[in-house]
Amino acid sequence: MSGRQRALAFAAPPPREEFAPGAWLLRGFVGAREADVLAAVTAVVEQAPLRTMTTPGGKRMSVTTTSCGDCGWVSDRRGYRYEANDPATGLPWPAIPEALDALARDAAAAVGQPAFAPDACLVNRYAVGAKMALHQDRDEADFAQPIVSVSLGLPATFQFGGAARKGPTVRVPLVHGDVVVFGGPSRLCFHGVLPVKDGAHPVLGPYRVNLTFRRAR
Ligand code: MD3
Ligand code: FE
Repeated sequence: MSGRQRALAFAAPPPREEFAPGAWLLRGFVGAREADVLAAVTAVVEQAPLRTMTTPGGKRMSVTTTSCGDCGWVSDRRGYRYEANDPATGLPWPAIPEALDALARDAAAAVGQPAFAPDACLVNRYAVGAKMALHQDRDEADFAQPIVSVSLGLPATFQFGGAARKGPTVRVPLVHGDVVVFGGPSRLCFHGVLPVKDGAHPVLGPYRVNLTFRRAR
């Protein structure tokens, strides 16, 4: 065995699993970037506070939400949409911090999507018991662009279905540091998050935080 081969044998490639066509799970992809990623999320939340959104049907979502990027995802009685300014402050959303932008681009590139350039990053914070019902993400302009999801804090069970609300779903456990890239046929699949179970993460405490990077416009 050459030195190079020995090095490859010890440096396992980052685990990649395609759990549905076009849906790639990158376990632990955050890795050594953890501290920079958490600092970036803290900075975003300081500038654009987490808030409870209301669905067009008038229900309060159980997650609290904010955004960074050229536009941010907003929901109220008037509908779901992306807006350039944070309605809570009237200010432009904070820019996507470099550490987060690099993480999302590197994850997309790792599964063969090197052109991904996010312009919106949605931050969802789940307290214990918070959940997200099965839904599709259809508010973006170009469904050929993937979505990159980063899980932090408490673990959760992600539910992933097909093109119709009914039908079988697979359950994928997601833990701190996992990244999922949803492209190709998975992009318009129904998905959701089961209620987050009680627990305490060493850094984030009793919360799960999910970042979703999108090309909205
Ligand atoms: C599959 N968030 O914000 S991330 C959402 O964990 C959302 O907070 C969940 O669904 C969360 O819209 C799930 C995984 C995810 C995000 C967007 C997708 C999966 C997706 C869009 C298309 C297909
Ligand atoms: Fe979604």
